[in-house]
Amino acid sequence: MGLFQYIETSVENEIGFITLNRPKQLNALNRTMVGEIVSAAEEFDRDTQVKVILLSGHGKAFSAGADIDEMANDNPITLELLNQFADWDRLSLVKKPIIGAVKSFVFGGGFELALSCDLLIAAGDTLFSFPEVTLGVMPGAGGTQRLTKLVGKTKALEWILTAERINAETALKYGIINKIVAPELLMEEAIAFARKIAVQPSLAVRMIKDSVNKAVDYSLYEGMQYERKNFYLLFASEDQREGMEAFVEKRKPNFTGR
Ligand code: CO8
Repeated sequence: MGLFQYIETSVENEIGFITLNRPKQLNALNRTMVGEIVSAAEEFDRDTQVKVILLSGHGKAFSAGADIDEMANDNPITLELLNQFADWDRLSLVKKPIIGAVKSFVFGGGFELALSCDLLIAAGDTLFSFPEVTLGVMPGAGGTQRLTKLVGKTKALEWILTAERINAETALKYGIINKIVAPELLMEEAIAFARKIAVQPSLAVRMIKDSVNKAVDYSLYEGMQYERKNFYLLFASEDQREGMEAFVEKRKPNFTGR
């Protein structure tokens, strides 16, 4: 794993941990940091020891958004030349499931990072918000698109236009998060959740993530065709044979991820 300035990484029990590590700035995301998060996720994606990626933040908050100091003097040309959102696009190409464990402030780019995860566990004290409008801008790393696809136009517009802070209960009600846990149990619960996926045969997990994500972009017909190909593909795996043989033989399967 590369050396990183703004994040920490580790692997334990088939979980690849990425921890945002700018706690004094509430894990405000500067560009280097976003690049590091994506590079670490890509490395874990290639690492056969890792089944699930778990993204969380050191300190009080998950992330208070993009680093406003860094962004303040940008202009359209510097933004075009930096092409920083290419990093965010790469994050969407990671094939292993990414679980976000979030707490306290999940604002702006931090909310967009959370929405880029596949599953989210939130501490009871979590507040989600898009405060960009109060800065004279708008979400730029997928916020208007991902939130709208999740909760529908009505609430997405209300929340993004008013910078409302949404609490964990509301986020759960609207399907933004999977689960609310006590703040002191956040990592423990997130690891238990990650383990439930890590024990599954990893090729099936991969194809399920891929197929479900396609449902967001494809028509039902296109999505069904896509699902079918992934379903067929899994019948080329040793794990399919092992899983079904084990069922017939009434024994526990021994999956290899092949
Ligand atoms: N950028 C830079 N520094 C920040 C940020 C931020 N987004 N958020 C907090 N900090 C810093 C503060 O300046 C402060 O630093 P210092 O101690 O040196 O003064 C430190 O973190 C602690 O913050 P506060 O003292 O303000 O802590 P409070 O508990 O009083 O308040 C809040 C917490 C409410 C979260 C407050 O810090 C806040 O409003 N922060 C800004 C939130 C915000 O507007 N986020 C959206 C940014 S725009 C954005 O995300 C656009 C995304 C588009 C592309 C994504 C690219 C990555």
